Amino acid sequence: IGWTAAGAALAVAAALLVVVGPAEAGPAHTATGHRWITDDQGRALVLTGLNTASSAKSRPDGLPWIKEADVQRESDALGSGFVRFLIQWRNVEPRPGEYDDGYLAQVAERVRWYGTRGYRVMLDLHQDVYGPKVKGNGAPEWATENEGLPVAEQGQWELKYIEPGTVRAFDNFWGTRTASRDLRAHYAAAWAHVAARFADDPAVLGYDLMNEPFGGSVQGPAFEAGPLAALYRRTIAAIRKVDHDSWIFVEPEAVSANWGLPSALPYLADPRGDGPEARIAYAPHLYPLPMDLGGGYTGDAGKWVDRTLTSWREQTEKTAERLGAPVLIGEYGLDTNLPGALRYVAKVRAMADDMGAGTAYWSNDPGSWAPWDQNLKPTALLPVLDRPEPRVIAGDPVAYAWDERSRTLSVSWRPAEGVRGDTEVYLPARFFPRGGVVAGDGSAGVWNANSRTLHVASGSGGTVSVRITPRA
Ligand code: IDC
Repeated sequence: IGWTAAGAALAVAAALLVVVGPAEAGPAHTATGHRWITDDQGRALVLTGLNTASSAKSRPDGLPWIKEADVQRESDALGSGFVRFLIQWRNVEPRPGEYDDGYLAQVAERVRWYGTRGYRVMLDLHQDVYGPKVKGNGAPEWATENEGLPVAEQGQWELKYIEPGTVRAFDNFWGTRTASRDLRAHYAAAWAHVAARFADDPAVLGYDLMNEPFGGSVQGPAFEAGPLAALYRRTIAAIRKVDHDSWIFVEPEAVSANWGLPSALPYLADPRGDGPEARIAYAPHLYPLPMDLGGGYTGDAGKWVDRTLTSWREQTEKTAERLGAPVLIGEYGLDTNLPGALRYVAKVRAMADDMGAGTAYWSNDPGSWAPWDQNLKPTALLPVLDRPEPRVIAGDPVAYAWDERSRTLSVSWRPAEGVRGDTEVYLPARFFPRGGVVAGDGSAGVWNANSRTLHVASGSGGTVSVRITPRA
């Protein structure tokens, strides 16, 4: 049972929802049985942020374009509490078995830029089209065994995935050719090295094991339940030896989960234990095919996008339930000049809220996809992404909703055993210029004017329901 359905039942039974908003209000939700990504105080996280950054793929140093001032600007403009941070295997392990700790130190410095501003960071070991030797990014040359097969440039970058050299490099990586050596051992060990470096970094929430896995000549269930699951199990085991607590995010095969088709990813046990102890999260991407092909959110393309959203949600929830995992949409996004683009982004955000899932928009690279242009000037996307919401909920979330008309953010939760600390809500300047006041079963605590986050303290019994409105 999805958390929305359970929530509706509970809401009716307990008459909990104080705000029943108009059609454009945020959805209301309930948490019975729903799994959340949690922080080290056991609080549920509502993760919202951007991917940083595509530019890391092509720069020799494997680092994103940002300076610390850009992180400050993002924090001021968006107050994001979350970032999906791209790293590159070629930089982590430039020679077989040799790790570049100088690179990881530079990553750690950037993680600190985010961490000091209240962000939680997910490290994403990114690849597209395997690696630079086959005209992609991610894997080091020494780990790219394309056996001399070619890769032709393609206008549509995804088409390079089915070039002979790319397919061969993947087949050798996955070990699905008899002659291939064990590159997966390197991959798992590289992750263990990264995890050992960041295990005690409080800003690092977890690790996204592989961006958009592609099976080479082995596709679909044979790939996901076969070599992909095997690599995940091996990597999870390697990470857990050095990092007991961080979240581990797994992605499905991108073709075709990105388009709303089923994933066959099997259950992946966490050495921490099954059930509530486990910290495996599911981080699929969402790119409806008409948009991959350059269509917008209008006309026939728009209809197909809507159908995709429906099936994508259904398939994602099915897979997440099988994995016993909370959901984070690790990437979604489009060229915001396309017709209907902003409506699409708002729709995905509403769907994610309704699913109790986090989101990382693709991406923060200045340009027509981002909330800022080439001159770092905010675009019309910015206010679509920048909305009042709870960031951290000190218990089992029951409901949250933003009602723009009455300028009310309502949040309710059930205090749960072992959960420490306050609920924290993000209050953007354009609705809450002087912060917020709290009504209901809680009281306003610390207001951080920099991150625009208000702490909400509450008692420990029953269900807590609070309403936050702008301070006069
Ligand atoms: C895209 C970048 C683009 C780059 C391409 C190939 O926006 O500039 O040429 O990668 O590296 C994904 C990928 C993500 C893509 C993104 C948008 O995970 O790396 O970035 N996308 O195309 N999957 C579906 C879409």
